[in-house]
Amino acid sequence: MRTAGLLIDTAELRAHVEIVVNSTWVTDVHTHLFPADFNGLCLFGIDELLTYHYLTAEAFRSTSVPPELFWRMSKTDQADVVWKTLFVDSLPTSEAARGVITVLDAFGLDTRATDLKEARAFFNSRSLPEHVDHVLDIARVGGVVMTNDPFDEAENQIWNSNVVPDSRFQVSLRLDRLLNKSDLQGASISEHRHFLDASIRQLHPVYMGVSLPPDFNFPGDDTRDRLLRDVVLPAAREHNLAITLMIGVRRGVNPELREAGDSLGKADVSAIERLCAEYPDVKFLVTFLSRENQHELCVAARKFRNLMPFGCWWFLNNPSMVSEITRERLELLGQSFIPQHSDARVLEQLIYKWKHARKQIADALYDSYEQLLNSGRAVAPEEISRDVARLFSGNFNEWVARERCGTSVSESH
Ligand code: RAT
Ligand code: ZN
Repeated sequence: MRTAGLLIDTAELRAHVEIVVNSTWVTDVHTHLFPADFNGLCLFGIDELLTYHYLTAEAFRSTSVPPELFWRMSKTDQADVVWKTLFVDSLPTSEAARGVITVLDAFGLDTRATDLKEARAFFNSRSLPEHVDHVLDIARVGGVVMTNDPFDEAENQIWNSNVVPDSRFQVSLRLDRLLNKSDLQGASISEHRHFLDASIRQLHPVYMGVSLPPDFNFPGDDTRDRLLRDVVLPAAREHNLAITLMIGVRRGVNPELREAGDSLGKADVSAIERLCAEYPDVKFLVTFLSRENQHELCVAARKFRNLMPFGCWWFLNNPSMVSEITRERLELLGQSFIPQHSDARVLEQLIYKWKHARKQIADALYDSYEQLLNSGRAVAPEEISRDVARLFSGNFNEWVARERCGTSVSESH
């Protein structure tokens, strides 16, 4: 057996996996970030970090400030409430709270501060374009996919002002406002199709995406089914665009909490199997919000090569869940999945979300290589680099390359 150059020592193997996972640049396939010159839409700094809806939901559990009063406060006052509640009066052990600690620490700021003076002064002193570069560099994020809503006025104004977007920020066309309404909203099917085609031609998205409730079904007997069949899926075929489905969100379970008031539910994975079977030439990126759907998603992906599982979404983006889900994906799918996306809304969240995810991914990968070693196959350093490159960008690039499964764009025209 060849052993020269192979990682047969487990301490060396572990060290090598960590180096590769921590240093490989990642493409972040779903975020809510915007470039620096998207006036007002590029959120950054300590007040935005602390008023993130993952954290306000947690703060409401412990603060005496009622939601209706909280929402009337200025953003700085809201951030002060969250800091005092979750970071001063208690230890920030939740994932979202620890994330803020990871960010402060990355910039050498006091993680035990009793107020936000130092942090505010630091973030206010930054030049935004340079800060964006610095954050992407620390997080080792080579590019992010934005969430672009073609029905949003503020965004449309920016696009119509002929802005040339930072090429590290790729467009995805978010279709919630088209697909999650109960009727056609006064437009015909062909008018919807025309609007979608025009948006695709203007924005050049890398995919079209939608978040869906747990009762999403396919086929369905609702307006969404008609719009999918007659508008979105034909557009995906014609423009060779992948479709991203994020399934299992129940919006506004507690409206008093505003954007922090959404919850989740277990969905039916067989709907995705039927969709993939009926549209074998369309590529689907799929994530489910419920832990209970994760194993079934892996099995569905084994059956359909046009199905790419991605990310540990929102309430699943906790170390214990990321560890479990990444391991079951490695066991059932090898390297043919996308382990994580950040869902960052505030720029600096890239730092913690990727640092924390990389830790779980490295641990899971190491264990899989150690098991392989024990079975009789040692791995080479370049094989680890190949795996990580595939997981962190290669699988996504393959999905959004303008090619159909098995057919190149030029052949299909
Ligand atoms: O994770 C989140 O921040 C959620 O609020 C949602 O935005 C979700 O990710 C989505 O894209 O719908
Ligand atoms: Zn999102």
